[in-house]
Amino acid sequence: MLQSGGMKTFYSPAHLGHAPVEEFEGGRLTPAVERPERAEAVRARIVERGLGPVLAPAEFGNEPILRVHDPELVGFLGEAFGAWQAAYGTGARAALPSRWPARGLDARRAVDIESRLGTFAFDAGTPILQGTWPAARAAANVALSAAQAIRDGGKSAFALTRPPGHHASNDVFGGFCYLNNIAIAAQYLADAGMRPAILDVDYHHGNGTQTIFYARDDVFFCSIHADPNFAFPHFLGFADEHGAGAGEDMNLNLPLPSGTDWPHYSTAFAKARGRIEAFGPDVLLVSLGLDTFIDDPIARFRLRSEDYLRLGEAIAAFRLPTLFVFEGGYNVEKLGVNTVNVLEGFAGG
Ligand code: OKP
Ligand code: ZN
Repeated sequence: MLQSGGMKTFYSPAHLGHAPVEEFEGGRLTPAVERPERAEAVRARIVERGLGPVLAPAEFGNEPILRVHDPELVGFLGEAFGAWQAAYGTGARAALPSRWPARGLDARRAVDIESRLGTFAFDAGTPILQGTWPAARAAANVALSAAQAIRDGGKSAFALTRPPGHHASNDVFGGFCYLNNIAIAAQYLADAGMRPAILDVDYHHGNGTQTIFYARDDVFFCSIHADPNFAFPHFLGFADEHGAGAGEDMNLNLPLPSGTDWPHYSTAFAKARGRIEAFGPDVLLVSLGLDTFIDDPIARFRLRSEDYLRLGEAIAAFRLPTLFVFEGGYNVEKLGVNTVNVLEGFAGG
C-alpha cells in the first residue's frame, strides 16, 4: 500500500468521529452531505491508483491554530458539545445554532450555549458533535503536516482534510467548516518566510480565507466560485471585494454563473493565473473542492471527470511548490476519481 515515490497525502482517521446525520437546509432537517464517506472514498482512490504514501499527521498543538483563529472561537469549539449536552441532556447528539445576534441585539451579552452558538456560527448547517473538535484539530494537523513537507523542500503534498475549512474565519465557523485548514497552513508557511498565494477552486466562495487575509499584503487570495447572488455563502464573494488597507488588490474574486462548464471555467482560471503570477508567490496553496462537478448534489456547475485532469495540469503550469487542501465535493461515488484526477493531472503536467 505504501510507496516512497509520488505525491505525499496526509490523512487522519479522527475525521470518522465527525459524522453529522442531518443539517438544516431549505426549511427542514435534511440528510447531511458532508459525511465521513467523502474522505474515505478519496483515500481509497489514492491507494487504488498508487498516487503515493498516505501518512499520519504530526501534532502541532494549538499555537499555529491561534496564529489564525481567535482564542474565543477555539475555546468555544472545544467546549460547545459539553455545554450543549449539559443544557439538553446526553441524548442531544448535535449542537446547532438557531438564534443570532442580528441588528439591535447585543452579541456581547452572549453567555449561555444558545447565545454563544449564535455568536460564533453564521449558518444552521454546521453541527457540533462529540467528535467534531478532535476531527477539526486533526484536520489542522493534517494541513500543517503537508505544509511542513512543502517547507522542507517537497514539490507537492495533499492534505486530505475533513471537516473542510475555507468558510471558517478568524472568529466565525459555518459552511461545514470549524477551523480554516488552508489559512493555518498558509500562515505557517508565511511564518517560515515564504510568500503564499491561495487559489480556491471549490464551488463555494472561500469567505473565511478571504476574511482572514483581507487586509494583508503577504498572502494573496483568489477564488473561482459560484456567484453569491444565487449560491452559498450569499453574503461574500462578489467581484468588487479587492482587499483593504495594506491588502488592497491582494484579493481576487471570480464569481461565475450557474451552469459553468470547463471552457468558461478555464477562461476564469486564466485570469486567476495572471494575477497570481503578478503577485510573485514562492508557494501555491489550493483549496481543492470538487463540488464544481456536473453531478454534485448541492451545486450547479458542469465540470466533468476528465476536466479535473486539465485542472491539475493548469495548476502544475504555475511551476510552484503546491499544497492541495481538500474542501468540498459531495458526489461520493465520483469524488475519489475527480479528486485524484486533479492530483494526477498535476503530477503529469
Ligand atoms: C461547504 B464547502 C446549498 C447548501 C448550502 C452549505 C454549503 C457549504 C459548502 N443547497 N449548505 O464549500 O463545499
Ligand atoms: Zn463547496
